[in-house]
Amino acid sequence: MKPDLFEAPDYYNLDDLLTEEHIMIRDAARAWVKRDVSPIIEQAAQDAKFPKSIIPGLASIGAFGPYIPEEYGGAGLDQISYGLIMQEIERGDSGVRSTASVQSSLVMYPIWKYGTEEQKQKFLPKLASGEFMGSFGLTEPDHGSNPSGMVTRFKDAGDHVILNGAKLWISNSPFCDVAVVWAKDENDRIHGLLVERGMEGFTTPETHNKWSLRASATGELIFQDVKVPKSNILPGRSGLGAPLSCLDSARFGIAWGAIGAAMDCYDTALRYSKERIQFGKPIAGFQLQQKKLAEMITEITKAQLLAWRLGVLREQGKATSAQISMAKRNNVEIAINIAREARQMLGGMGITGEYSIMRHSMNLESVITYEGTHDIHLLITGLDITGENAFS
Ligand code: TGC
Ligand code: FAD
Repeated sequence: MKPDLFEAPDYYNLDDLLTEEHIMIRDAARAWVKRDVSPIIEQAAQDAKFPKSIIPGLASIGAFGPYIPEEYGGAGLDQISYGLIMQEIERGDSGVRSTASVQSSLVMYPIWKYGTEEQKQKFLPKLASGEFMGSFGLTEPDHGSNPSGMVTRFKDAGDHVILNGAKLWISNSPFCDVAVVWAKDENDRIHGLLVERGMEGFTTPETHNKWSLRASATGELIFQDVKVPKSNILPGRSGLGAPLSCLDSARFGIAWGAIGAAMDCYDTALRYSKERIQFGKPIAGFQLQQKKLAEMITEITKAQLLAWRLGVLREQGKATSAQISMAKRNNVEIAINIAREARQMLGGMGITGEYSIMRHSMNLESVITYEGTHDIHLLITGLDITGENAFS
């Protein structure tokens, strides 16, 4: 792969909206990605292996629990810092950002928000340092967009419960130490359970043959009469709103992360277009190529503004789920379109692993599907503005 020469676009001087601390945190994450992710990520994707060697580095830049309080090992940062870290990581690779998103928003967040003090003390510091890795099991083979139909269930058995069922498409599952699993009790109420590796009847087979998010490990969570102590149930919230509130946090991170992937594609295409000579001049001098670049920087700038404003609202506790949904949908869509246009600008070179664009393009096919598909997010906005539920 070519050396990482990334220079971040900031067409509207958005750095002026950030604090010195934000810039310091972002720049540290950016430097870490350049040094430790860019040189190895293409090979990891080609080999379809999550590069576990980067786990300590992710912890060191605060990517595991950026906004979790320091007393639990988190970085104690604000929401914009969290977003900026996700942006920089996804500039390197969406799969690496996935690992950090799941650990932070889908594993640490529910334990922090809905766990007992004992559960927090036991899991959060180890998750923050990367000593423990976590996964989040909501999706099932027959229930993806419609998680309320889930059939994974548990039954009361005294001081423990017996869990049966299966979760599919689970990021980090093949190597997770603990899984936050959403399952129904005997009254059909959804609860979060902390299922630990080593519990009898709990297996995590890896899903192979992916053309997308190849540097992230995806798999199943299978429960066959797993005895889960009652002390591993998250007591703070039950019902579908509990996992959906975790998705709010993760979708917020994705809204920022997707900008990173888009910026990398734009920056690569801009540089290439100035160097590549055809018909006696750089292709940057042709109107059709300028149209692509001009549209890319416009969409990136709009996405940056959306993410920044959402960060402010979220920090103030005012961001609605529907606002978060809109930013996830919009920013992933612009990123996938930019990746496609940027790929074309590199001609044949664009399909090779010499450049990051094709990898981003393939990764974004997962990002536009997980955490709610593009169409599900359109329906969330539709419901919000009309009051009419078009899901079912
Ligand atoms: P609905 O009746 O609308 O809601 C059920 C209850 O939940 C409340 N609620 C929320 N609470 C918090 N945050 C949200 N975003 C919420 N959205 C809804 C709602 O108020 C209600 O509460 P209550 O007290 O009245 O019971 O539920 P529904 O069954 O109609 O479904 C709505 C729908 C389709 C929007 C939802 O199910 C959905 O978002 N589906 C998409 C599924 C999804 O996003 N799955 C993601 C799995 S995890 C993943 O993909 C990780 S990727 C890994 C990585 O990031 O790398
Ligand atoms: P389906 O729900 O079957 O949807 C198929 C199509 O139908 C989509 O286009 C959808 O938009 C459309 N559709 C569905 N319902 C409607 C409707 N009412 N109206 C209009 N169109 C509709 N899940 C986890 O729980 N944890 C994870 O860590 C995790 N990681 C993932 C990693 C990867 C790489 C991938 C690909 C997925 C991951 N997921 C995870 C699962 C992801 O959240 C689901 O794939 C996603 O929610 C969609 O579910 P589905 O694949 O079953 O598609």
